[in-house]
Amino acid sequence: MIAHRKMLVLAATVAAGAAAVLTPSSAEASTLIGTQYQHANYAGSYWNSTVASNGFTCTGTVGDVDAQVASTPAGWNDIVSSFRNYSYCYTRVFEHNSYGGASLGYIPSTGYVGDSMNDRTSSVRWS
Ligand SMILES: [Ca+2]
Repeated sequence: MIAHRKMLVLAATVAAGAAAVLTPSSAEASTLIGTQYQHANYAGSYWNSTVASNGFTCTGTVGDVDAQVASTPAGWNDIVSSFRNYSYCYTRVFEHNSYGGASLGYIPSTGYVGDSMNDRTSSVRWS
């Protein structure tokens, strides 16, 4: 019960607008929240997004932003064709940097983002 209350405190903090900070890699404790793949059906190269917080979970609503990356890693602009979510997160992918343009989501893991978003992702949010 105490652990559950701690999780609720984290949710309240995130809901206030402080989206979690993402790190491309970390030797410290971190939580995997998503993997973006080059090809459909989770194939080809991929990049992982982690939150620098052990035991992080997305909150139970997609009405907030729990984590985000304003631009994809170097070499990954307009590449993503499928993605997986972890840690109770759903993913939303955007056509432009900083969450602009067309988007898809929030949705669960998908083997194909669809013709309208294929090879167009430039930023990502999780909730
Ligand atoms: Ca959420």
